[in-house]
Amino acid sequence: MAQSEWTCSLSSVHEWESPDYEPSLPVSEKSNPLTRDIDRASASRIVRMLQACDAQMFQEESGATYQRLLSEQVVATLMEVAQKVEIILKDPRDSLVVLSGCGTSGRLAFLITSAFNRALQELSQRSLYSYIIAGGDRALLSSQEAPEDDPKLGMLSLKKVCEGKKRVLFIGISCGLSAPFVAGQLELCLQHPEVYTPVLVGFNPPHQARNEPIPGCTFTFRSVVQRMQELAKSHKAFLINPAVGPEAVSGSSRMKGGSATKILLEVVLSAAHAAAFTNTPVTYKGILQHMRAYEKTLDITYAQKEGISALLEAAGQSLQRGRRVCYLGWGSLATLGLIDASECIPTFGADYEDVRGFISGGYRALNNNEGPLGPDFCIAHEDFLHLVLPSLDDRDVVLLLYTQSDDVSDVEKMALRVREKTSNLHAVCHRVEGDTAADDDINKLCSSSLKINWPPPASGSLLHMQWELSTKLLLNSLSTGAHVLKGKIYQNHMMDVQVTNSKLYCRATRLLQLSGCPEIQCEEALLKAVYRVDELTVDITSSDIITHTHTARNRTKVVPLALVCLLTGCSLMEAETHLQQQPIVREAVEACLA
Ligand code: F1P
Repeated sequence: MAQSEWTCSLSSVHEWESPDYEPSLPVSEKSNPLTRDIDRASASRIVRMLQACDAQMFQEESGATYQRLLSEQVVATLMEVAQKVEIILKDPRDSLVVLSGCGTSGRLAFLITSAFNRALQELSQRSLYSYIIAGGDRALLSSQEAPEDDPKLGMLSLKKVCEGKKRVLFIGISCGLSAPFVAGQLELCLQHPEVYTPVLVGFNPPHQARNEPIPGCTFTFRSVVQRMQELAKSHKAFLINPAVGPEAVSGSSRMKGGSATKILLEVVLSAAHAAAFTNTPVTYKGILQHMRAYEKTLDITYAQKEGISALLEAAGQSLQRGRRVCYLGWGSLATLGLIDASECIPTFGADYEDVRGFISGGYRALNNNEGPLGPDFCIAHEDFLHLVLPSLDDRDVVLLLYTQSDDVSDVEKMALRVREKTSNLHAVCHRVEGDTAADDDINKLCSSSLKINWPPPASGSLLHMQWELSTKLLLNSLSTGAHVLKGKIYQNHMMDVQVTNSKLYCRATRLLQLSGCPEIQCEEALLKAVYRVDELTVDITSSDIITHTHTARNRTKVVPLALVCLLTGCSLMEAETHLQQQPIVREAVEACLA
């Protein structure tokens, strides 16, 4: 790296922590100074930028502005929550631990509860963990953002899973401390302290929690957080909210927000299991050691920078040609593939077919609450073979995701089938150093193989959690980078964001202010693009955000259209023609600005 680039990146690593940096935005929505020009970067530079952003998760606290992942107060709270779980594990009668969230946060709630229920099963214990995701199981595989705005639905779904329980530890996850669905659930916990102990996980300080009124409610997310802060003093509620720095693509909390959620909750639940089942008390040192193992996970993963860049380049090329990227996975790595693929639709305005995930064993292996979700959600390898493989050619990327513990002969069988249609086959395999997995034949079939070697672990379950985090980082880099290369990002903002809930509506209005126009004009332009009209009617302006976001569900390119209108003063129809001629959002915006 050139000296000047390095000096610059060192100063920009901490820039976001300054009180003057984008002061009106919470950390989770700020833009990251490290990625200001990610839209013009090469594949390998994108990977370096993402590595630097991820590394911010583990930076030590500097000054009093923000608590960080490794701050004393955060580790102390993790210990307390782990001890609460330990108590329940030792006497699980009429008790439950619930993890709940929207979008990525709900998907991680599913992933984590599945892993720890499996661990209980292996000890012949009953399941103790339940997950809730706004919008139900379909939200595991697609974006269902409207229910995220519904606090009553949150309350109802929590009541339903907790029916008959006398003691519930509720862990609500909202990266931005913003989702009304989760606020409603926390409110329910506060109303019934005799049953519920609330824990909140998110990545903003309390004063940055969202304070917009929630229709039909007397509370806001921030007022709920403030009441929890009061109760936290007497250890009746817990807040786990370190800052992890702004996302590489502004507001894309599926990335660091999701990774940090996984890290924090796995640290808590692992410590509780060790205390309850192997007589290893919860200690400060133990929690810190586990966190450090995740920090090492980042190093081990990004040590493969070149391999990741090559994958990103290949995926970017496929998407630029209008072709597809398929993840074929085994075990929980496949679940991470399903999750990453499904997030491309709302995050990048991608088509359903652009990036798809498949899991060996289908719904049986996924083991979700609602079971098979119907023909719109085909996820098994057999579905891939029937529905997708026949149309593939060398322009399509297929990525195999597996570990040494998976059925390597099955991986090889799939690789052979795929090779009949495309040579653009790649693999990511995790294994312990020195292991001699019999996968040489798979390597020969692949045009690139990323072998990630791990030092012999302290425990098998820790190793597996590291493999998962590593896969998440890798897939998030791959899909984000490929869409950057496709031209979907302007600077480090995702312009073509779906405007399907109130958080995204506010973000869209803010993005439009990049045009230099005042907020009120930007919101008007947004509404015109949502309703596809050049003049706003009273009907439209008197409707609420729920109606706007509901209408926006069936629209595409809402924000880019509004931006072109604002920048050029043209009509919507002219803006549409402009975008058709210049589908690369970044270039369309730049052409208008020029
Ligand atoms: C929840 C969420 C995100 C998703 C999108 C809409 O956010 O569904 O996972 O990527 O931004 O919101 P949060 O409640 O965890 O902040």
